[in-house]
Amino acid sequence: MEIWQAAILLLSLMIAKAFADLQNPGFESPPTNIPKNSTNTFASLNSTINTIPGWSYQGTVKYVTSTSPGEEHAIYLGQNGKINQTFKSNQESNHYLLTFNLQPAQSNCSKPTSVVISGPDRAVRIFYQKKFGNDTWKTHACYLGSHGNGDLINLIIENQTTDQSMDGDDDLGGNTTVITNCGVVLDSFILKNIVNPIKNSENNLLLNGGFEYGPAFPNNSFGGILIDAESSPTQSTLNQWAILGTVKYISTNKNYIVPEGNAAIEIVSGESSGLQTAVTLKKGSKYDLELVIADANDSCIGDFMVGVQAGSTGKNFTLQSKGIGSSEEFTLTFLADSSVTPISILSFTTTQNKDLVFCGPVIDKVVLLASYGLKLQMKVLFVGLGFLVTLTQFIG
Ligand SMILES: *[C@@H]1O[C@H](CO)[C@@H](O)[C@H](O)[C@H]1NC(C)=O
Ligand SMILES: *[C@@H]1O[C@H](CO)[C@@H](O)[C@H](O)[C@H]1NC(C)=O
Ligand SMILES: *[C@@H]1O[C@H](CO)[C@@H](O)[C@H](O)[C@H]1NC(C)=O
Ligand SMILES: *[C@@H]1O[C@H](CO)[C@@H](O)[C@H](O)[C@H]1NC(C)=O
Ligand SMILES: *[C@@H]1O[C@H](CO)[C@@H](O)[C@H](O)[C@H]1NC(C)=O
Ligand SMILES: *[C@@H]1O[C@H](CO)[C@@H](O)[C@H](O)[C@H]1NC(C)=O
Ligand SMILES: *[C@@H]1O[C@H](CO)[C@@H](O)[C@H](O)[C@H]1NC(C)=O
Ligand SMILES: *[C@@H]1O[C@H](CO)[C@@H](O)[C@H](O)[C@H]1NC(C)=O
Ligand SMILES: *[C@@H]1O[C@H](CO)[C@@H](O)[C@H](O)[C@H]1NC(C)=O
Ligand SMILES: *[C@H]1O[C@@H](CO)[C@H](O)[C@@H](O)[C@@H]1NC(C)=O
Repeated sequence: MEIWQAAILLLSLMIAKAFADLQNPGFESPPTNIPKNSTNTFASLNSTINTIPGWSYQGTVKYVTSTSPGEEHAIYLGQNGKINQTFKSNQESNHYLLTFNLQPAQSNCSKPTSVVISGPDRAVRIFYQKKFGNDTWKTHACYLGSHGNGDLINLIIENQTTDQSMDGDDDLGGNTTVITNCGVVLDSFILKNIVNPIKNSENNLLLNGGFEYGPAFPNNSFGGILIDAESSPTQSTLNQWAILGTVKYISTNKNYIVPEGNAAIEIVSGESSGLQTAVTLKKGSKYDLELVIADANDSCIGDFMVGVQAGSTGKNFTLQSKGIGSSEEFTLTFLADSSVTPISILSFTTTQNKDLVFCGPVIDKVVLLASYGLKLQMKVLFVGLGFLVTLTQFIG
């Protein structure tokens, strides 16, 4: 190995070390003392006997061995089931985002399946919602808070599924071959840290207008990442954007077409859901808000009506989607009527594909600029004035 190759290797190792990581994020290292050749797909764990590498746990927790290839292992949380792991923040002031896969332990579960994800100063409840995709696994992401260098972050994941009438099915040592309850199965936890504050891209007055700052896409996820409602742009999984309803974070490498860069947002929860932010502008000045409305090539057919609002100026734009990856650029020109100008991008249509999966318009490349129209008009005005002056000179 050449010395520069060694240096690069060392450097890349150092860079790799700079990111906080979870241990055993996909539960591929099995718990201690479980029978090696167990045919039990849901092996009950007893915390005085079995330890899960990297994790602590309480309540009813089972080690899941999947029969389908590629999914291998996962963790089941039942009655009062709870797992936790502590990681150390090793960057100054970072936003931590967590991505994970979730499914109910039973496919026909009638009660809402949910988990609570918490960090030191934040707890969010996430529901499994069948309507957002036909795959049993759903990928979700949430914001874990902003933490400084050296902070210890205890990440806790709890079953919060509402109880169903059946009791006693979860007794340890009992009949574990039949799961007749609505516990939750979890897999593939991935942490991502985002620099805070994020950098502005050239010329765009909006931060994260291309949605490139967001949660990590797991290798084994089959669709986009579902992100739930969040009223605060600074506490959002999608940095700088408040979220109304549920949106899907999509990427080119997950079979979607994305208008720009690696990621975009698909507004999936229908009418009045979407994105909001606010930006400080010069009151009375004219601006152009440009955006791309598209379809993700996910068979979402319909007339996507998207309402774009900046301050008191609003306009509805429509994209006729055949579901095969079309896109169109739109511009809203407005006069800033206050210095802090709220901006919103909302869907006004509810769309489902032929499998009844909720889908909708893709939003990307949201760019806010001082209006060129203004400069042009100014020029025209000056030319016009000049002409008038000349004219009056002639007449006079
Ligand atoms: C474990 O399973 C493998 C194949 O699945 C088998 O060959 C082996 O004999 C089993 N070992 C025990 C201890 O049952
Ligand atoms: C866990 O194992 C310990 C030691 O064998 C036993 O005393 C305890 O009852 C077990 N707990 C449960 C809930 O089965
Ligand atoms: C889990 O949380 C408890 C405190 O609630 C803590 O003592 C324990 O160290 C945590 N486990 C891990 C693996 O971080
Ligand atoms: C759910 O499906 C299982 C089989 O997969 C069945 O045994 C059970 O009765 C069903 N429960 C309900 C509430 O439909
Ligand atoms: C487990 O439950 C199934 C279905 O309820 C039953 O057929 C089976 O006999 C039970 N096994 C044991 C060991 O109790
Ligand atoms: C995803 O795949 C890439 C390349 O195959 C690999 O480097 C990376 O470690 C994988 N990530 C996870 C979380 O498994
Ligand atoms: C759109 O999706 C179809 C099938 O889902 C696929 O065959 C096609 O390659 C995709 N188009 C692009 C441009 O990725
Ligand atoms: C956009 O369409 C919605 C729903 O039809 C309507 O309520 C709203 O007033 C429209 N906005 C504008 C600016 O036309
Ligand atoms: C998806 O689910 C819907 C009902 O929710 C069903 O009609 C459709 O057949 C399913 N599609 C696939 C591919 O499983
Ligand atoms: C989550 O697990 C299911 C299955 O055992 C139970 O029915 C729920 O009561 C439980 N929920 C909580 C909050 O523990």
